[in-house]
Amino acid sequence: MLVVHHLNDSRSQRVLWLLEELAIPYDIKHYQRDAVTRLAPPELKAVHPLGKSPVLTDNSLTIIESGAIIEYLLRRHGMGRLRPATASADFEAYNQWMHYAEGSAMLPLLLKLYVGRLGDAGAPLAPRINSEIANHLGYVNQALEGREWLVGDALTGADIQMSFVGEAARELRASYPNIDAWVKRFQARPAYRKALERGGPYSLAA
Ligand SMILES: N[C@@H](CCC(=O)N[C@@H](CS)C(=O)NCC(=O)O)C(=O)O
Repeated sequence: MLVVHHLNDSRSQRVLWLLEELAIPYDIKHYQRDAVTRLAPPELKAVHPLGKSPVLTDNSLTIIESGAIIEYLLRRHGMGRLRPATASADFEAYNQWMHYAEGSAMLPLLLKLYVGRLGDAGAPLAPRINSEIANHLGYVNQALEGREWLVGDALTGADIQMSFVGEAARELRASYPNIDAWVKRFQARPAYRKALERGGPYSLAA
């Protein structure tokens, strides 16, 4: 049985969304962030030593990293859905977004969150962080120009992996109209709504 170890207000929401898109059975084990520190509870470390979410368990197998989990689910359970054929040009774009989300785009967004907590002490870093955010979100916004989805003409796992970046971007209240339209588009999908019902409240507001 597939089990998603799901932390509230976290990246594991996108794993629930994927499972709903694929309409395959799964269970959720819920974990709550500490109200003050916003860190995961220690019980997550019993599932994986890093104590981060998402974690997917499939009987004796334990997988971390959203991108690896999404790839695993699509390869094992996708039956060709939501993933371009590996020999196609679209696959290279898909693969790029799968790595780019956590490998590049999230870094300046996370730096803004953490450095922001330093108050005035973090001020010297703000211009560089803000220009990198503009660099990355400008790139994503441009990539979505004239298109509904990041790869080809239909939803793929790349949109699901990149969704956390899009949702975090919207919290900045900056003007990225193509990102805004794309986020609204995927949040309106029945599978996304169903994942919210099963996962519980989800907010990235700081
Ligand atoms: N790159 C990892 C990031 C995992 C991660 O940092 N998850 C956060 C939630 S969004 C977490 O578990 N934070 C709680 C903590 O660090 O205590 C992935 O995409 O799965």
